[in-house]
Amino acid sequence: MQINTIQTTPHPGQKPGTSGLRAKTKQFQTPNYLENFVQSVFEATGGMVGKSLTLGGDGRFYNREACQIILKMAAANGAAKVYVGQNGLLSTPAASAVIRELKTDGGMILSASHNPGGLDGDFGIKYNVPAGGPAPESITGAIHALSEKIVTYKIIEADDIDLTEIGTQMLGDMVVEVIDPVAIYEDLMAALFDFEAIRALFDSGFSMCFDAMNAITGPYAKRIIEGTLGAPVGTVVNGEPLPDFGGLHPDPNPVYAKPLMDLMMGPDAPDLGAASDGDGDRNMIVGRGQFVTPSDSLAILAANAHLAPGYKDGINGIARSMPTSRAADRVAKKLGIEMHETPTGWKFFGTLLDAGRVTICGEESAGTGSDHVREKDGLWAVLLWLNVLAVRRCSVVDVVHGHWQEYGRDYYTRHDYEAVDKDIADAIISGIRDRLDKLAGASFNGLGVEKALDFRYEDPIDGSVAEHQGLQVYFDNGSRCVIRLSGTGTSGATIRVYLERFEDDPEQMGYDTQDAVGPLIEAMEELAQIKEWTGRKKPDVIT
Ligand code: G16
Repeated sequence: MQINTIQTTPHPGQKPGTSGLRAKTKQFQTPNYLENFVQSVFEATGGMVGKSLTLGGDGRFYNREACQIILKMAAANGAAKVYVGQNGLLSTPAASAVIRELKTDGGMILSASHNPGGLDGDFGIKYNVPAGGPAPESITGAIHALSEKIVTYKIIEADDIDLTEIGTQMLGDMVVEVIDPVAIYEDLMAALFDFEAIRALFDSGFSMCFDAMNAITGPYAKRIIEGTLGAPVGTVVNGEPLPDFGGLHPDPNPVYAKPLMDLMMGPDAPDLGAASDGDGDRNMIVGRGQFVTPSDSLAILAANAHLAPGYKDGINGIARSMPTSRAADRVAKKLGIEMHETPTGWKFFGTLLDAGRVTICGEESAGTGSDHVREKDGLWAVLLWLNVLAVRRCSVVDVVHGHWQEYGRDYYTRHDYEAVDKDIADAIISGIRDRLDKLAGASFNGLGVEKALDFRYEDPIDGSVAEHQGLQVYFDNGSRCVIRLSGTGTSGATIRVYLERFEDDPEQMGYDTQDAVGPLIEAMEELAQIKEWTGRKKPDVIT
């Protein structure tokens, strides 16, 4: 085996963001860009000698080439074995399940998640730790530091591995096992959910549309929902993973999953609509004529989880990212269990899950999951909804409205301003941050500010601290606004404004969300003046 040590120079800025390193595909294709990062990961995690790795991605453009490069680099760095999904495919939650089940020394996931793919789209890579979750900031910081001073990387000279056939091959001295990307994941789902009850639900004529958005969840949803659970063929649409997602933006929200939304709001709507994103960790749930906000979905799933066999003894606790609505907090209170508020980024749930302090986690950005893996899991959320509906035998609307009657309704929306000039975005945030101490007592659009905070998180398990995780403005009528910059975009800056209003008067729960939070939108604009700064008349995306 010929190991080559290649001279290289740093590509500045290889700093993993909210979830791994994301950049334009063309940037990933520039000489040594991927290689530098991979070598930095290997070294930041103590080297690869004798270790095993899980490898796979969401099938986007450059996925296969990147797999071959990483395999050859792992072999050159002395790895003993790499498990790689057939054709280089693994959804993010399935990769987490494989890392945990096969006890590999971590994994590499190739994805830019919900960002568009293709030659002109985005690519990404993420390192997950042996527990199966995204690397914490201590490791991503070390990776970044090494990438800033890298001078060489190692790669073997060898032909590409055949990733199309399941089985074992050698790459130099390293074993490569090509695995079925679905099997381990499906077994895990079968252990958590009452597949018999869900099969009976479909047998009774229950109808569903699952939009896989031409992304990775297609093969998983087809095999599990149409295969094992017996839903009619055609239940899963856009079920073939395509390198450019068919030109779609694989983000399951009402804007980018518009055909599904139109179906669900129309006269021929099936009982349940669902969608998942590029790498399969996000989900969208829609009932007939009823979109379920991710924050509500988290609260509803937490309140009903005991209906599924995997959670029949109850849940230990719930965690949500800070900008996620506080609907789940009321469920935790009623159940008498722990509730945690963490910064945006699934990686912040890892310590709580590992310590058994929480069972279910969720985020406003369409992510929900549990302690079965260490990633959010789109299909898991859909299967839990199916399990709940199979037991309760009522409509999604009944479940949602019943939940509101019991716990109150959190009107919730997120307004995104995308590809904003970075300096302007920074000026907007620092402009508010500088005034934060003086905001309590002030009023905007007639709404009084109760308190305003720059979110700081101290991890209750390992004591690590994350500062400046978003600005929170609490109003004295119980409403809240949060503003922060996205950590996943690849063009300029994305400003996210999160708006929520709690309502416990049953007579006041039927409004359109944008109308219900209208005064809050005005208040936030008066405070942040985003339109003035950016020259935009409205947000680019409202979810
Ligand atoms: C990632 C993270 C999530 C986060 C989301 C949005 O999701 O894993 O925890 O909520 O990005 O982050 P931001 O607001 O910083 O853009 P994914 O699905 O992209 O991996």
